Amino acid sequence: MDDCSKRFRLVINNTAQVFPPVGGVYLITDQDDNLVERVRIALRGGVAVLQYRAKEKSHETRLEEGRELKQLCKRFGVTFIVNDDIRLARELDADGVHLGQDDGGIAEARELLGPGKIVGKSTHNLDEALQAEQEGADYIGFGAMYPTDSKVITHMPGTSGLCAIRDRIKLPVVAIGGITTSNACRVIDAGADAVAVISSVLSSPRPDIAAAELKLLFNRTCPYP
Ligand code: 3NM
Repeated sequence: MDDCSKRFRLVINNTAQVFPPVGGVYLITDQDDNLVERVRIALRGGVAVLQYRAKEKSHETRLEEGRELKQLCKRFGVTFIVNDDIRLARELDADGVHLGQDDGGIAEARELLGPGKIVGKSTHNLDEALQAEQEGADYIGFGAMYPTDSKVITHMPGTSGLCAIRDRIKLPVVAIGGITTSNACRVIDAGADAVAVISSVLSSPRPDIAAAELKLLFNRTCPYP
């Protein structure tokens, strides 16, 4: 069993939260058809943050789709983050941007986006997490938790890796990679403030129910021994 219980940590929570807060269900878009409709259904279930990740689409398509998604987020009160593309984030007036390890600096993103925007950074180990914190990220992504078909995974710290960094990192930690309604409880119990998911929600026949189930896991006693 992981020995850093989320429930215990919440009692003494001194996590430095950004506003709007990054926590709960953090949905990332996929490349499949009918994206906006599937996201709309998912948001009904209870998503806190949507990250628009569209690596293979043209700038025009991203701009158009991004506008629709941002509108949806506004209606549902969901934080809207753009993956990688600072220019697109600025054009869409997104709430923030999420940067990978190779996507340029946090300071540069802040300068380009202006004040009040969220900047998140993908990390895979303690050194990267500490560096992101030092550079002024608002939250870190941390993964992968489990194997996944959604991305080629080069690092898999898993829940034990998450548990090991948790007490060294003050920022909200968004766990990612292979998270489903069946294993999210372990991830939350290991200290995740949010669970980032693609397939377990957007490939589900009922994205609303999948999102709602994940959301509920943040508010219940973990059944794992
Ligand atoms: N980043 P799914 S894993 C986009 O480990 C991404 O940094 C990861 O998709 C990382 O929820 C991942 O379908 C894919 O497993 C997450």
